[in-house]
Amino acid sequence: MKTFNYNSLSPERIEALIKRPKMDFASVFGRVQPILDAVEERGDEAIRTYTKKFDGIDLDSVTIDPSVADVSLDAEAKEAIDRAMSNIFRFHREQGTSRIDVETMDGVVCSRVARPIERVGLYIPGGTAPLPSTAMMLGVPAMIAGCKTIVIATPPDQNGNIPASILYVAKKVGAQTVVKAGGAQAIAGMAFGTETIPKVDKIFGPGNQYVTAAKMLLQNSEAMVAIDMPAGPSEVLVVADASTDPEFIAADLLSQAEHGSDSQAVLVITDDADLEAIHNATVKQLNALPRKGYAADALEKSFILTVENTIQAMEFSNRYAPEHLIISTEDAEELSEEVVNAGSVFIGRWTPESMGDYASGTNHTLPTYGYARMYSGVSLHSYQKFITMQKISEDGLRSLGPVVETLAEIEGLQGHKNAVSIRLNKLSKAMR
Ligand code: HSO
Ligand code: ZN
Repeated sequence: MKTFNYNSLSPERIEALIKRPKMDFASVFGRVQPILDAVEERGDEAIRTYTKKFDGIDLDSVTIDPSVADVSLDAEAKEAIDRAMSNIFRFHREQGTSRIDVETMDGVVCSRVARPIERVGLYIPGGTAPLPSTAMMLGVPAMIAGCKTIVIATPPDQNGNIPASILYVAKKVGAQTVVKAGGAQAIAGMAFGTETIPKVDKIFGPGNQYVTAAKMLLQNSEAMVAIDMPAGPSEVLVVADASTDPEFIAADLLSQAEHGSDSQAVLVITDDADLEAIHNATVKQLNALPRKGYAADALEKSFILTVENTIQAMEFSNRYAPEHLIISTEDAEELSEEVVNAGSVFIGRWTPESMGDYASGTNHTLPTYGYARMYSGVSLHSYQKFITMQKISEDGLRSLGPVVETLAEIEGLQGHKNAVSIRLNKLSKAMR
């Protein structure tokens, strides 16, 4: 990995390290739009055609109903999924903000209530590895929020089947439909609806550049669909000091790097650390990984930054705004107070990112590409709308009505003023 020293870099060089490799969407949009149009016009038939063309699979039916599907999964896998889902359930259930009722003035009551987004579509990437963990992360909060329609889309295997682990999760979260397709065609199917796919109101989940481009195009289209967040390749930033075990550092960088060639793994470490030991541990572990091709490619594009102290490390981390931040230093707990920009934080030497990726309870669908500066990861709120309500009594109208009359007058909106004045007049007549 390329190594830089923070104090000897020019501001421009630091800026360049913070920027992620450029994503070129212009050409991808051009290829994705015709797919979206075809699915809008021809529905299931278009999804079948693209699945044949891109994945080489002849689909008998585009969807299945998971509630009646046969799931053969061994007991150990089931237990692991059950445990993880129960932790995810517990952590997300607590995110439910109860109803707020505030009497802002006597007789003026304002409330806020949460209601589920009724129909949600969850995209589970397939490609190089099926990700049942993503089905848990997206499905559990949908179930807690009370979304009525849950559609899951994921690419089928070579025989046109959905992985049993994903079906098992789909059943547990009460999904009605599993779409046996991936890519832009699956996203379009959920956004527009087809003969067999229910139309959804919001689409969640990570994916390759075609999936991301489809989500971006559809949210600005007449499909009337929202998306969870903008997405780029997955990332980790590890903050470490001389006390951190080089083998832990290597393992954490590699667990991110194996996701794909475009993954980013960044190490920010105090300059008294043993970089050679880290390098050796990384090479050794890398060579033993089944996905070492991806991991090696990703590491090639990643970097190490040496810093004077851990405060300086956090300064860089906040500027970088990583999707995952692992703080593996002696003062990890204290340092976590300094976090301003990050998707999710892993504190201390015994907390690898993998724990949160699968089972501790936090969500792994997180903002990448620096979007952690202004976006949050997926949470229960992502599946809800917050609706405000108000109820004003006669006394409330009497005391606040004149204020509204004055403000409407200032804006020159006589109709607004009238809606208050007519009522105030009625009230004063009734008094006489
Ligand atoms: N690290 C990925 C999530 C994942 N890891 C799924 C393993 N499986 C993005 O947060
Ligand atoms: Zn991961």
